[in-house]
Amino acid sequence: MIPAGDSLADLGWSSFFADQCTPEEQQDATPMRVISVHRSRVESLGASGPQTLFLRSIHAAGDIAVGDWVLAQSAAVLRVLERKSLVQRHAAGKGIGRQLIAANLDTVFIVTSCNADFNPARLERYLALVSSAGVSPVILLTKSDTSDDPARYLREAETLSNDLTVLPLDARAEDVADQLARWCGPGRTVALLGSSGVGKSTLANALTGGHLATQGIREDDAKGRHTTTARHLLAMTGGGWVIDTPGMRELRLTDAGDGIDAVFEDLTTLATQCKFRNCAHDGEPGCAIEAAQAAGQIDPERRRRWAKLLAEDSYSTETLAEARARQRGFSKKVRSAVSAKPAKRGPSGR
Ligand SMILES: Nc1nc2c(ncn2[C@@H]2O[C@H](COP(=O)(O)OP(=O)(O)OP(=O)(O)O)[C@@H](O)[C@H]2O)c(=O)[nH]1
Ligand SMILES: [Mg+2]
Repeated sequence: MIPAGDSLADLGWSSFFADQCTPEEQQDATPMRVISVHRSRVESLGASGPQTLFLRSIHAAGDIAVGDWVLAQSAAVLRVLERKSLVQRHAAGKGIGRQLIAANLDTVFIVTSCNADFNPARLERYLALVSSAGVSPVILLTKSDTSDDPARYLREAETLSNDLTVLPLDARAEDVADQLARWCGPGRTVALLGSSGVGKSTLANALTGGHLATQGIREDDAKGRHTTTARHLLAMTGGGWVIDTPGMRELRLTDAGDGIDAVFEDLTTLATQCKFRNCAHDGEPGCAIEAAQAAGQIDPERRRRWAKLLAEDSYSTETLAEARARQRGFSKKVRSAVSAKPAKRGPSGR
């Protein structure tokens, strides 16, 4: 039976999820929010508290994200409900899969520091990833207390996209939760993404009053030590939920075309003025991008980064589509092999 109560709403439950449940599911299944994902089980939280749910063979742990809403029955996941939003990346390494990072988010705090971690090209990747998931990004510039000129980082970050909110802060300060309050609160879910050592767990601790492990960074290059190793959904002191994540070593985009268009909206709009609709901005006549660059109106570095992200995204989206088509072909073969009549056997059954 699906209970109607404040606690489910506090967990982020809404009519968006309730409307997906059939009358039978409303009667027999329990909605649970996923707080961590393991190989063959997920830890979850529902109206009557925490519960371990086992995955049935139809589910792979890789298909469930922290923050997901699932329907549970007899301590097992029945199905994953459609997500309001999903942040995912091209899986690290040479594979073609995707890695689900977090689901049903309202805001992603993209965390970087006022030191050698600050990198406009990487921030644009994060921004495209988050925008393509339909989630609002906010850039948090930690370690402002350690920099002689935090305003320089703020200025540079603000130029990365239109209408971008950037907040420099000391993640260890007492008033961090107050500074972030407008994105948090009952029913809301935020996630912290960024490289190792930028202060994600320090921020999560400030928001939850918790004691997640944190660790100093390397002095020479400001790189962290990958202290956090798994994603977790945690309750915030002022209401709402925060997902702490391990530092990302590599962030490759896939299916993020919309997000790239949103981050580079100025260039995307300019490109619509090119003479040819399929202009590659590479010497074609009437190219509005090249004309704007020649007139000094656009930053050539930013244009180069835009082109690189578009090329990378279309390559990985294509390979993923090919892999899916292969998988569909394989599944069809398996289905027809299974449904084919078994060969007649002798009287012994052998
Ligand atoms: N001075 C200063 N130190 C900070 C700030 N934020 C984090 N730190 C320190 O930076 C180090 C790394 O912080 P963590 O919170 O462990 O970083 P993380 O992003 O969770 O790192 P991973 O778990 O490895 O991904 C710790 O020693 C923190 O105390 C800040 O704003 N100012
Ligand atoms: Mg951490």
